[in-house]
Amino acid sequence: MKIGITCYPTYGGSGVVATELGLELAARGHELHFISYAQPIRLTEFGPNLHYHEVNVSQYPLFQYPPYDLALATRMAEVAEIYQLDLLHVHYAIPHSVSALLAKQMLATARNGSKRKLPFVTTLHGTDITLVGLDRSYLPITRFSIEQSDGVTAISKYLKERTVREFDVRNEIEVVYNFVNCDQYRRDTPLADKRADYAQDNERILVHLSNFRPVKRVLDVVEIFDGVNREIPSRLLMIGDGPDRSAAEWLVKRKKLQDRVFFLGKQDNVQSKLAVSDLMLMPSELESFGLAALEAMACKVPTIATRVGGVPEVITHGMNGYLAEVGDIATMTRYALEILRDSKKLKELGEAARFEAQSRFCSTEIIARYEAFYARVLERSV
Ligand code: GMT
Repeated sequence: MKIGITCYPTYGGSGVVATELGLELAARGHELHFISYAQPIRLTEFGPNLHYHEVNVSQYPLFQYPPYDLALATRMAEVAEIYQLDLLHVHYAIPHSVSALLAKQMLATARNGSKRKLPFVTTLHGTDITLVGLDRSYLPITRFSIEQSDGVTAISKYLKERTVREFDVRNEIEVVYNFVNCDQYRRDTPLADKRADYAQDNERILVHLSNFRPVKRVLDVVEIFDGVNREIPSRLLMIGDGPDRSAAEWLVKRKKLQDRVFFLGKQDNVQSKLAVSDLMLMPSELESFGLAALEAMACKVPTIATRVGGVPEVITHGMNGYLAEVGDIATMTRYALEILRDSKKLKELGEAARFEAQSRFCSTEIIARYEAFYARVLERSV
């Protein structure tokens, strides 16, 4: 198949999923065309069937708000026509599904006699529904573009149910869970950093991975780490960047933890850090899935997370990680200490986490589900 993928190219779960999906599909022989305003963060290599098309948005004094969604629609239609795309797959509803709808309509009414069908699939990731889509100014157009999509997927049951309940959309939404490449994400990856780069032999390594937006509650990460470190000498790897990074850095300084906490910024090969970590902290206000936890689980790193959104679909409390209520720092610290004090328990949880990742969320299985979904969409739109 020839597939166009549009996503936010910046640091965020939806862009990561979209890019990894494109790379996996290309490896299976499909021709992939990424269409976005910048090269997606994990798109670091190109092969004969991997292409990237940049969307240029013209600046003009009249445009206080340059119309990216229109430039994107135009580029989608161009790329679809020039490279004969079979379908578009957009990640994150706003504004990508609206642009895809416009591109589809443009091609259906092409003037040069080269009309073509361009079905599009929209994948809902989370804040496109839970935050942005529920803003009254975005709700009607988000609902419209979801309903106009030729196929809709959501990354968890929670997100599907919430979309149906709050948007009252009428078309079928298929749950296709996020995935991880279990060959690349594993404890014994040759890419792994050296533990000694971060910690001494008697120390534990905790890790957090996110885009440091308020919803991630990175200050809770620091508080939990502080509680742990008082009892068990530890280090904390903070991977990613975003609006709350400086608040976290100040808190680390106030607590005199600078030599214990490493702010590593945005990283391409997160598996190299996950593979030397002992415990992941994900105390988010909300997660529709929690891809960071899944990536850690594949590397035998259990997660302490909050019992929110789709997280309980990924982590089973007490089996392959621990769940607590949002903001309950004391309980999350207690769980962390319980696990880190007991090497046998830590190992068992890590093994169980890997098992869960491998048996339910491996790319081999999930990519095949996307392929089958595309095939059904194409069949319906002949
Ligand atoms: O919150 C983020 O990390 C960014 C956001 C996005 O859309 O880029 O993530 C959402 O999509 C991820 C990938 O599907 C999910 O793993 C995250 O749980 C989800 N974030 C939220 O629901 C807050």
